[in-house]
Amino acid sequence: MITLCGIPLSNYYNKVKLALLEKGIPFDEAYVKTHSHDEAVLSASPLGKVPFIRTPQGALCESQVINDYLEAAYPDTPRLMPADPFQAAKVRELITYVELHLELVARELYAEAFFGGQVSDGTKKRVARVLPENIAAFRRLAKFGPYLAGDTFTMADCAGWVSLPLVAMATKAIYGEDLLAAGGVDWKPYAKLIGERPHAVKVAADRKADQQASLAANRASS
Ligand SMILES: N[C@@H](CCC(=O)N[C@@H](CS)C(=O)NCC(=O)O)C(=O)O
Repeated sequence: MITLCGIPLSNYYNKVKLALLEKGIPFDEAYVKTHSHDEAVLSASPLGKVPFIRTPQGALCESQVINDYLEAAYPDTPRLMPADPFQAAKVRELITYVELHLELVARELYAEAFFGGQVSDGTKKRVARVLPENIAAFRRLAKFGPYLAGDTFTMADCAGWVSLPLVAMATKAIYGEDLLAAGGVDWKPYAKLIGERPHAVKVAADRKADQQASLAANRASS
């Protein structure tokens, strides 16, 4: 049995969780916070990032490594990667654009956008310069037909559904404008389409429940 470790608030955790659910792979979940110094966590995820999984063969970290493993290890479950190597590479290309060129850039804003912290003006300026260029590039690749890679739900949608809204919300919070929408990426109907899938409904409900539990715990301790 696979154990998915991390927190339901994490987009990368939810990307793997959605893939597990869509593929119908049995798994359980273990609540593991980020920035752990616990040796049991660091031996599985040396940077202390979530998600990671525990399998009978050992642990694996990095969400796309995990999703690629799931696709290879469970070939008899619904495919989330095209069988054709070139088309599969096109899906990975999209995932790289979503995560490396959009999410990871926007992530620099999250401390202030979502967590009550502060981000320097220099960072805000750099993100404001880089992100629109990357969004324009992403637009050239993304099909939204209606799925990110075309007419079929793939691993690119597991990544896109959890990360595109964060890019939009973070930029809206910091710049007063959703840079994704401003760049011509009509992400809302797409997020709705994926969000209506029964497994995505579960992922979102679990995230909301976890958020509410954290808020209640914070209130109780203050
Ligand atoms: N490239 C990693 C990114 C995972 C990641 O950044 N996870 C966040 C939570 S959404 C985290 O663990 N942050 C804590 C940290 O960066 O130390 C993956 O795809 O799994």
